[in-house]
Amino acid sequence: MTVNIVPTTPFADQKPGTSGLRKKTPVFMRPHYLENFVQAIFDAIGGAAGKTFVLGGDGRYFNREAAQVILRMAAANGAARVIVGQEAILSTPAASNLIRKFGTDGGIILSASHNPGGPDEDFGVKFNTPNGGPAPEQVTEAIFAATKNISEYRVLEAPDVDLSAVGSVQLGAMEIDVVDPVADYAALMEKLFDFGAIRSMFAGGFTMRFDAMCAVTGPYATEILENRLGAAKGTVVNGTPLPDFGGMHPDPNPTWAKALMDEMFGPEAPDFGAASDGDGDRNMVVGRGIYVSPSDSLAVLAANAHLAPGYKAGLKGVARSMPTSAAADRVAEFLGIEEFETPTGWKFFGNLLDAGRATICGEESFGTGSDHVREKDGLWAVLLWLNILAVRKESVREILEAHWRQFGRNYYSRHDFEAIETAKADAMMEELRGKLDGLTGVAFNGHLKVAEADDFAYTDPVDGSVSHRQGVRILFQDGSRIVLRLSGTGTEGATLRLYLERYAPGPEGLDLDPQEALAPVIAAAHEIAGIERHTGRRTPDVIT
Ligand code: VG1
Ligand code: CO
Repeated sequence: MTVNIVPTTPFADQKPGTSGLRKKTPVFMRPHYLENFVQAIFDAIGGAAGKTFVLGGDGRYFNREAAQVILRMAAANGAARVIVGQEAILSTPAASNLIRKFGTDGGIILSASHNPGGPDEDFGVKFNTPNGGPAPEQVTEAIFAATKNISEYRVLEAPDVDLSAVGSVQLGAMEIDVVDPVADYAALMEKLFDFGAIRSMFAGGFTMRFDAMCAVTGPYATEILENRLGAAKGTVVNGTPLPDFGGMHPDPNPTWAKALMDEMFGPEAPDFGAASDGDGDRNMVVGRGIYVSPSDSLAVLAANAHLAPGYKAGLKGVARSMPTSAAADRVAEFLGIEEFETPTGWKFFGNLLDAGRATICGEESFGTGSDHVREKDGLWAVLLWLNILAVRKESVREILEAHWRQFGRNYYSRHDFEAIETAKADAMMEELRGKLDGLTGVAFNGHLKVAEADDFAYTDPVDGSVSHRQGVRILFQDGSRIVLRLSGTGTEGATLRLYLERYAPGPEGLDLDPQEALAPVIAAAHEIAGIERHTGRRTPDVIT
């Protein structure tokens, strides 16, 4: 078979964001666009020769075609072996698991995660390193540098590989192992959780709804929840992955998983509800008539993880992203373990997990996970909740309310303002950064007095690398907090994320509506940042 060396010129916009390179699908389908980025990945890691990679994606539009191109390019670049999910499907946590299990040189994941998919929606490519985690900043910087220098890429002239059946195929000199996307992942879950206890709970009449949102977790959830744990048939809805996610926005939050929310707050609500995103790394958890905010979920999981076999020895530490509420910090303090505050994005947890300093990590954006892989993991979080429910034999509401009584409640909400003109969003953030020094001591709404304001910078405690400009923080004397940052996963204009937090120690005032509890903080945020003056927006597009 011939290796074609194709001359090309750089695209200026191939800088990876919070989680890989994400663009509108037609952008990725432009001649050379995908090829340039993939060649840049290989170039940035010292070539692909003799290496083994994992490959798979969330099944969105262009997933199959992109996988075939990447296989031909891996072969042309001398890779020894690629482990690929059947039909080029792998959830992000399942891919992370395979990278680790087979000791590979990394993997390429095709996904734009929680962004919609389809011919006019989003596509993405992400490189994960041999630890199974998203490439850290040094690596994504090297990839970006390679995209700016590229002059040619290598691709094998060959027909498409048949990925429809499990087994081994050759592509030129490269071996391709087509694997069942679910099997290894399900086996890992069986090791971590007490499947017997969860099975007894379902056998005893416990009911659940899992909304796979027509995205990648359908086959995983059906196999694990219905087939192995005995949840009733039909527990998993929207369980068939579709290239356009059935027109849905595969983002598991109260806005986009509205059908699930309606059911959980309706008269026929099951005991437990959950949803996952496009690539299976996010989770939303809902009890009967009660929503669990992701920050609270992280705290509850950290406080109760020892009830599951995989964590019975206790946790080494807990890590959360900076915008995530401090609820998990209180649990870490109670447990007497280390607590870490990292920038947004799972790549920042990798070193802490590798060094054995954190066991459980989480983000306010519906991401929770542990040291079992190096990605956040939606089904893992759902199974840990199920394991806790099976052991404690209490409802989600009882567990959450008991948690607040013990630790106090961190009222929390995120307001997203989407598709803002980039120049306006940038101007707002610049003005805000410029006035941070003058904010200390200033009072808003009469009583909210600023204790400290800064632009978050993070020094990785393991390798000492420093990341600047990770989000503006305004901390008030009463423990309330405002965080503002611009999204790094969008593909259109800018998205402003406004994170709001207020702590109530209890025992009184633990059962307010979060938006009401946060009203003074919300008002202060608008006043300080001038959101409406800069963007013309007062009301957020999505509230979580
Ligand atoms: C968002 C979330 C962040 C998450 C990232 C990837 O990033 O805020 O917490 O790690 O998405 O999640 P940003 O830059 O848009 O705020 V996923 O499930 O889309 O890979
Ligand atoms: Co995701």
